[in-house]
Amino acid sequence: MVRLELTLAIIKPHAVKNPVALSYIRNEIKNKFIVVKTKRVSLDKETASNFYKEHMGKFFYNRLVTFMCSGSVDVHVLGGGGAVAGWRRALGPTAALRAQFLQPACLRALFGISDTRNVAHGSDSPASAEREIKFFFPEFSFYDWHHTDEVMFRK
Ligand code: YYY
Ligand code: MG
Repeated sequence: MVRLELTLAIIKPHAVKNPVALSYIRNEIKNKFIVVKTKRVSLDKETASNFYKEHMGKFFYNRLVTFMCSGSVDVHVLGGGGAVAGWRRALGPTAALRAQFLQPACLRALFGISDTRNVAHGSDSPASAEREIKFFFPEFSFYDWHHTDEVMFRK
């Protein structure tokens, strides 16, 4: 049985600015997941640094934070069976060039521009997803969602 999960997706600034990419990504999301929550935000440096703090000290950290503050991002809570792995599969490998080589139809292969401008973020585990969802939606109730979800999926 596939485990029902939630994951956090953040559509990065370059993809939000590109209407073709954005509508393709939204379609993919709608086809594969339930969109549980969504909001468009402009991250400030403090918020982006905090969200990505696990990468603090890595060579790409500053450019990642700067990029994430360069325009609006769309933050989505996605739900579904195996949503964490499913969204990461839809994204493909982190680096756009690698993605083009290994998984040509994935979102990062189609719309990624570089290692940093790689279309979207996806939580890497259910535990990360819970932490990241709380980061952007502090009022979100996992209990309520799972309860509702159970009812929705029973049929
Ligand atoms: O989870 P994922 O996004 O696939 O990659 P991470 O290794 O967690 O890195 C987070 C984020 O950092 C990545 O999406 C882009 C950026 N980054 C980068 O700019 N350059 C790298 N060489 C590696 C990652
Ligand atoms: Mg990651």
